[in-house]
This record gives sequence, structure tokens and C-alpha cells, in this order.
Amino acid sequence: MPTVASARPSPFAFEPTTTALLVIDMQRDFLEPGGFGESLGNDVSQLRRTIEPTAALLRACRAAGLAVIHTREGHRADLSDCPPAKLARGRPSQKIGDPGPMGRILIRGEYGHDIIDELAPAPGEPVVDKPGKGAFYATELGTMLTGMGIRSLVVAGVTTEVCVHTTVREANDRGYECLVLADCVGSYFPEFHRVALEMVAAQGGIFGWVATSTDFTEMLV
Ligand code: TIU
Repeated sequence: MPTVASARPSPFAFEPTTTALLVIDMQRDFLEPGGFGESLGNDVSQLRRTIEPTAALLRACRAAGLAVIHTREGHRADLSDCPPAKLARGRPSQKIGDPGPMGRILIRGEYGHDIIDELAPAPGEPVVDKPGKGAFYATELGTMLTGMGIRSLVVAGVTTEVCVHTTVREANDRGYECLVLADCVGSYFPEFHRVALEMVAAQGGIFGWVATSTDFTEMLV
């Protein structure tokens, strides 16, 4: 019998052995006060409210023996994996690869590119480095999930309408059942966050399910 968690638009059924927690882009460049995200005028408190529930979620998933995978958005130091169109869309003074408050912006190996201390990966947990918004594009995530026998993804991270949405859409097309945890995903724009979650669960769950982290963790033993 599968485990079933309360969710919208319908209960979410999953097998813990074939379910992975995917924590998307909880990086200093996006979340830290004084970092890249804030320097663009964004309100990082909208993202930082996800830290505590996601830390609790990580503890619960690790205790239950669920697979945990982290992602980071970023690029090679020479920017050879950054499409010119992506590079061109930043603010003129704050482009990917420019010097930022925590090292070169969104460049692998820089301090700001790494995951915040509160949600640091545990030893052995894979970290997928991705050049795009979606976690499947140009990464080894799909191969990894197939090898692990994963069929369901529980999704946390930032930002709701950008990398979380893109990844959930990619995952949905690849046949994964996705549960997005509303208190563990965040956007700089509260309205985008709200509507992005509505979009996941609309039309009978067109991209997946939405629940709170406690709806999910209370079903883990
Ligand atoms: N991780 C992620 O969502 N990357 C972004 O660039 N998000 C924005 O909302 N800008």
C-alpha cells in the first residue's frame, strides 16, 4: 500500500523508497542578505521564510531514509555554458560572471554560488550543478533518478515561479509525480508565488500536487 499525504488537488500517494526530496537552488546568491539577489532590489525575506521549514523537512527526510538531492544554478568560470541570451538579460552592472558581493555571480566554486549553511548537503547527498532554470536540462539528474529507481519528487527551493516551476514542468513531462511544498518554496514576488502554486494544482493537478511540509512529513515514519 502506498503512503498518502494530504495535498491539492487530491491526496498524493507515494512510496518512500521511490521518492526523492529535490532541494532547488538554495544558494547564497539568491537568499543571503547583502547577496546578489538583494543587490538587484529583491526582498530576500520572501525566500528566507523557507529556510526553517526546509531544514525541518531535510531532518525528517534524512531520518526516514529518503533520497535527498540538491541543485545549484550556475556556470563555468569561462561562461562557456551560459547562452549569450541568458548573459545579456542581467542588469548591465550585475551580469552572471561579474564580481558580486559574494564572489563572481552564479559562478561555480564561488562563495555566493554555494548552498546556504542552514541547508548544507549532508555527506553523500548529490548536488546537481545546472546551467539552466530546469534541473533536467544539461545535467545528469535524469540518469541519476533512473538509476535510483525514483518515481516521485518532493520539491523545495527557490524561486517558485522560475527554477521550481521549470523543474516541475520538466519532471512532469518525464513521468515523475511531483509534490511541491508551499512553505518550502519561495519567490521574491508573493503574487507570483501564490499563482505559481495555483498553476501546479489547477486542472486536476496539471503539473503535480501542492501540500505543506507537515502534510508530507507527518506521513513519514
Ligand atoms: N533558481 C532560480 O529560480 N533562479 C532565478 O534566477 N530565479 C529568479 O527568480 N530570478
